[in-house]
Amino acid sequence: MLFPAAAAAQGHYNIVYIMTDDHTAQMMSCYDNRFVETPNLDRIAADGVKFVNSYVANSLSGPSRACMLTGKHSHKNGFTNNEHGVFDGSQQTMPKLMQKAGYQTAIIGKWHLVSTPTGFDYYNILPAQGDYYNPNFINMDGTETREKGYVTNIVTDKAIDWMEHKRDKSKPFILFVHHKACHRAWLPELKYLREYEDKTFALPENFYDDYEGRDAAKTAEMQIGKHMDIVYDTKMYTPGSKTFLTDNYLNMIGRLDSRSRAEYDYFYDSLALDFNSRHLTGKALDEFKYQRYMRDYAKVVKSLDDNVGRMLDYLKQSGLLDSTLVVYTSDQGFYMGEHGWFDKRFMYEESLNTPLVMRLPKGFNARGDINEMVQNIDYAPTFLQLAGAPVPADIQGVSLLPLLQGKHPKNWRKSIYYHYYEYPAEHAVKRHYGVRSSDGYKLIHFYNDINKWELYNLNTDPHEMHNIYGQPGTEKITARLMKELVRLQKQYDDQDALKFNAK
Ligand code: SGN
Ligand code: CA
Repeated sequence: MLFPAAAAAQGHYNIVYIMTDDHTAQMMSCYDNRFVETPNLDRIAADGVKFVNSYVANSLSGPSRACMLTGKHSHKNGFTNNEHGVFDGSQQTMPKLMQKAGYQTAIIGKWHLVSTPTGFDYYNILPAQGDYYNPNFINMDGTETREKGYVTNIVTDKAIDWMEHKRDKSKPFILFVHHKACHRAWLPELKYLREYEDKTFALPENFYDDYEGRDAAKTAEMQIGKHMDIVYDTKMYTPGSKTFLTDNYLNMIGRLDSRSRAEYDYFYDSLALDFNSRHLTGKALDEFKYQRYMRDYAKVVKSLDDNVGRMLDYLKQSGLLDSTLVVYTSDQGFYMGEHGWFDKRFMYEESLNTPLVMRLPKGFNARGDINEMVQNIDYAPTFLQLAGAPVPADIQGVSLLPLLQGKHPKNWRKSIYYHYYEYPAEHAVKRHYGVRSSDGYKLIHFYNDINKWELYNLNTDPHEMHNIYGQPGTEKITARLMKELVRLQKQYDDQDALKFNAK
C-alpha cells in the first residue's frame, strides 16, 4: 500500500462532497432508525465510517458553507449570518488551495453565499434557496436556466454529467454536490407523494416543552404548533387561504407544469378537505401539523437517498470509487419536533450536530463509528491533506485524516466552540455562543438583548430540559467550562465574544 500522502502527491484521490440542507441525523437510519430508512446513506456508513460526534460551528446555511470552504469560524471568514452576509470570495479558500494542488474543482447546487463563487473551475448553482420544482440554475456566464424536473434528481444528473463529460480526466477532482433537499417547505418528488402516508410518527418526549428555565427558547419562533404555517409548511391550502406564507407557497408550487400540478393538487387537496372538516384545535392541531411535517420531510429524504445511491453507483461503474473519498453531510442538524420545534440555530444537540459519514478510498482502514469530536471547520484541512497540499497555519480546523487512517491521537480536541449570530431575524433565536465538552457538558451564553447563561449535563439530561446554571453543586463544572470557553475564544481569536463573557 502506498502511504496516503505519497499516493495523494501522485494525484490518486478524488473527493465527492455531498452536502444536503437541513438533513438531520434523526432522519438517517444509520444514526437513528425510529423514523425513516435511508439504505444508500447507510451504505456509505457501512462501507466506511460514521462520525457520531459531528458538530457545526454556527447552525445556519450560509455560515456553515463559509466554515466548510475556509476551515475557519464565522468571525474569521466574515460570513456570520444569512441575512446580511456576503461571502468575501477574495479570501483564501480550500477550493482555491485545491486548485493550486492541481485539482479540478466544481460545485453544483445550493451556494447561498451571495457573491459569485471563486476557486471553482466549474459551477452551476441554485439562486438563493433554490426551488424544488423546475428549478433555475445560475450558469458561469451569469445567465439563468430553468431546468425541468425535481431538484434533487437534477443536481445529481449535473454532478454525474460533470464527472463523466465536463472535467479534465487527467486531473484529480473535488466535486461539491450541494442539495436543496431537505430544506423547508419539504416539497416531495411527485412519485413519492404517497410515501410514508400510512405511518404515524411517534412524538418526541419533549414535544410539549414549556421552556422552563430557558428564556431564549421561550421567545424563539419555531414551534410546530404555534409558528408553522398551515398552508406553506403543511400544505393545507384551500382557495381563499390567506396565511402569512400562502403567496410564497403558491409561487413554489406554481412552478409545476399543469399536469404535475394537477397530480400534486389531487393529493394535497383531499387532505386539506379532510383537515378543514375536522376543525382541529389545541394539541390535536399541533400533532396533525407534526405528522404532516414528518411525512413530507421523510418523502424528501427518500429522493435524497435514491440520488446518493445513484452517485455511488456511478462512482463504482466508472471505476472511481476506490480512489475517491465520498463525504455525506448536512449544513446543520434540525429539530424534528424535539422541544416542539422545527428549524435549527440553537446550540442544543439536534441542531449543533450534523450527520457525517464517509466512504474511504483504498488505503484508509478506519471502519465503523468514530467517536472523536469533529466540526465542519475540519473539512478544509482534511481535503487539503488528502490532496498532499500544505495546510495554511490560519486554518482553524484540524485534519481528520489520522482518524480515517484508524488512529486515535491522544491529544485530540476535548471540546468544540460554537457561535450563532442571526438575530433579530426569522425564528427569533437570540445570539449565543458556547462550549460543548466531550464528557457531555455544555455551557451557553445568550447575549445581545438578553444576558443568560445555560448549563447542561447531557449525561443525565440528554434532551436539555434542565438548565442547571447557577444551581448549588455546579460551581466546579461551571468554572471548568468557563475556563474552557475562554481558552477556545482565545485560541480562535473571537474577541467580540470574549468581551461579552463579562457582561
Ligand atoms: C428560510 C426559511 C427559514 C430558515 C431559513 C434559513 N424560511 O428563510 O425557515 O430558517 O431559510 O435556512 S422560508 O419561509 O423561506 O422557508 S438555511 O438552511 O438556509 O440557513
Ligand atoms: Ca440549512
